[in-house]
Amino acid sequence: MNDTLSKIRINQTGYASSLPVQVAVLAAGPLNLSDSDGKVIKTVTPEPLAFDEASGDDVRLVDLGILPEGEYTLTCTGDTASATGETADTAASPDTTRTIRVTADPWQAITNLLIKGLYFQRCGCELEAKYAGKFVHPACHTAPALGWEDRSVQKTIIGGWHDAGDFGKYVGPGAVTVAHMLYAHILFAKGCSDELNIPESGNGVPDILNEARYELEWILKMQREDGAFYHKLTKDHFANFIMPEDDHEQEYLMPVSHTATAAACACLALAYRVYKEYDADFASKILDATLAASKWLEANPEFIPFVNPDGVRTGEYGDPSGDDELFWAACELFASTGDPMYRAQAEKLYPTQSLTDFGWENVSGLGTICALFVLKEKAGDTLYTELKDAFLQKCKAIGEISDASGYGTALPADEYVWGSILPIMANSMCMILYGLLTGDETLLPKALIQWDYALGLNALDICFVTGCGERPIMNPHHRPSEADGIEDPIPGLISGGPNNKNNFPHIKEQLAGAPAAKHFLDVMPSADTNEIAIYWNSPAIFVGAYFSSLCKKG
Ligand code: 9MR
Ligand code: ZN
Repeated sequence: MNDTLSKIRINQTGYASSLPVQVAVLAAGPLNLSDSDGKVIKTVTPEPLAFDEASGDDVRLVDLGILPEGEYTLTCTGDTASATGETADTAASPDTTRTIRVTADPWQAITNLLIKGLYFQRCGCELEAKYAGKFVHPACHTAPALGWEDRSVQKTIIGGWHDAGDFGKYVGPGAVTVAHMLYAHILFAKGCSDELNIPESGNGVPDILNEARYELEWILKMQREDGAFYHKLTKDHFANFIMPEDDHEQEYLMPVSHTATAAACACLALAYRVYKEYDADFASKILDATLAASKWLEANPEFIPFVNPDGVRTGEYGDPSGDDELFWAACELFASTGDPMYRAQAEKLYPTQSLTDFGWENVSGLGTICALFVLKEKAGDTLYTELKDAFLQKCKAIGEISDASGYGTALPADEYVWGSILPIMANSMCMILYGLLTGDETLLPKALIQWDYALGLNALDICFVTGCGERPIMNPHHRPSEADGIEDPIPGLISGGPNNKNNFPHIKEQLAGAPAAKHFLDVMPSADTNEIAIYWNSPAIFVGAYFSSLCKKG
């Protein structure tokens, strides 16, 4: 399968002149790095190739160090045969040579693209040519929704982002996405403050916050009068592959859930602190909503996992535990109100928290960020000192997972789940946070390799983000990308990536025998490997914003 692919895997969107240039090679022997005049400026002899379990490849990571801005050519001078001791003189051929571009700030554009990707997911408004280019469409999903359980309930709830390749809108996943963006803004504003040419651009608020607000406004509308949040607003089945404005079947407010309510509560408590600097009225509305959600959670302590009601087949986002959502909410509420009751709640929930997860299912990493970067000493011994020690240990273990991978990918071979890009980006986030907390930069190159992975340094030689890189995915499971009649997919959307844990039978059949990191098909029907989702874009935004912030001078 790899025969036609380059034996050199790179970040296809380029490299930064202030950070190590890391590549993976699948051919043994010395590597020559030439400058734009063709002069060899460096020869590197990597360690012998080694078997990588996740991909089944013989591969070696090579750190070319810091390179000044410029265009370089990297050439493998030996061939794979030399891995076994033989040597061969292979002249540069297309699969053993690759162009490496190094610039001062290569990834701001990619980070911006990923944020703008969420603009393209906007529901309930027209995407106009001046913002959307050729990817225009009229407003969608503007009809009133009915209560699923009580059909006498009728509400017009317009807005929010389509969750993924489907047109569903789900509160918990939306809250997590917004939180990744708000923390990117809080921690490394320098890497995510560009204007993005969205309708709100130029209003004095950073566009990352303008875009996040589009979802927040929708989340607020998803609150029931008693403070609980509806789990989702979807039809009872997924739409066909049509444009969103052509999807006119009835949407329903699905039952409320603990996880949606706690995740919304947490996200709103966080959003209150961020938006109060810009819009006091909006912030006060947010504060009322988060406190009402908190009251509902207190009055309804018995956790009931959400399951799709009979007859509903849209995304379930069922979650066996609500403790991580409650932990995150308690941390954010303590940060926003100062009420020690919330700290006590977070302390009680602390022992069961993984601390390093940032997905829709396990959100404990978001509580961790709040404790370590917002509350700090105010969090107290358990939530600061103890939590920090435990978190740092876990980050080191993540570094070891990266070390054990031939491509440096921080995911064990047996954990390529649906949306494997999420744990990979989450692990990058952890290693970034480790560096921020300790000042120790050992994990930084490993955090960077995960970003490189998303953009091409991987077993598939694929850039998982649409619209950038030399070999981007072209056929994501994404209704508008398929139905709009335009060859290019909507730009700025990240694919879930390889998954061999939970596959559609027809995809499993086509991929029979493929190793975990290659269990992927860039074909539209493969929602199990090649769908896009808002909460996969957002951890990549976090990582991209961090590395972009490092590339800014001063
Ligand atoms: O991201 C979800 C993944 O963790 C699950 O394994 C998968 C199957 O249940 O569902 C994913 O979420 C999908 C959601 O249910 C509906 N919208 C598209 C999401 C991305 O594939
Ligand atoms: Zn819509």
